[in-house]
Amino acid sequence: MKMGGGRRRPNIMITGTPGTGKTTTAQLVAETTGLRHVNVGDVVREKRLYSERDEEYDALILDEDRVVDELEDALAEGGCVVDHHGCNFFPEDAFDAVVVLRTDNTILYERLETRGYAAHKVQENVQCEIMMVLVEEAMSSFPHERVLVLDSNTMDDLERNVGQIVSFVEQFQRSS
Ligand code: DAT
Repeated sequence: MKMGGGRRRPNIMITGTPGTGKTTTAQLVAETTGLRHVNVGDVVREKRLYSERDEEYDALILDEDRVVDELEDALAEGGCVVDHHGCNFFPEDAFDAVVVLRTDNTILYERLETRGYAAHKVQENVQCEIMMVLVEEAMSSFPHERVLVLDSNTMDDLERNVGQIVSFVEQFQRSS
């Protein structure tokens, strides 16, 4: 995929364990900036970009190559806020900033229970958060200076995170 320089509007990746607030954050950033919110899970379901269904976890195993192909044009154009619980299958130059949201275990536990996840799925996701899986993934897939790790526990955090990402977008657009 040809990427990198020349984008007038930035692409932002918002990643983190399920329940950390990716969709909520991405939606608010998109509303404020006019950037396009791309929820990878929704695209995968709409376009059937999965290879199989994981029955145990009631989840679709997405076909990473097809997802990247599907989003190639939008990402090349710029101006996308991409929201997904994984980022290592995207090209390194696809994103100008990679935001990893973090949530305290007890808060995350409650959010996932409220969402109606099965107990083993709640536990697996809380474990994923404790092990910092998404932080490690972002750090090993993108230059560290592009990765921003932000707490997402409270509504104040949410507001501050959105403000910080919106500022980044505005600054990017001013300087491009
Ligand atoms: P994700 O897209 O990462 O799965 P979400 O955006 O659906 O997460 O958020 C999960 C729930 O938590 C949802 O009810 C909104 C709420 N939430 C998200 N971020 C929050 C924050 N910083 N403070 C309080 N609640 C938050």
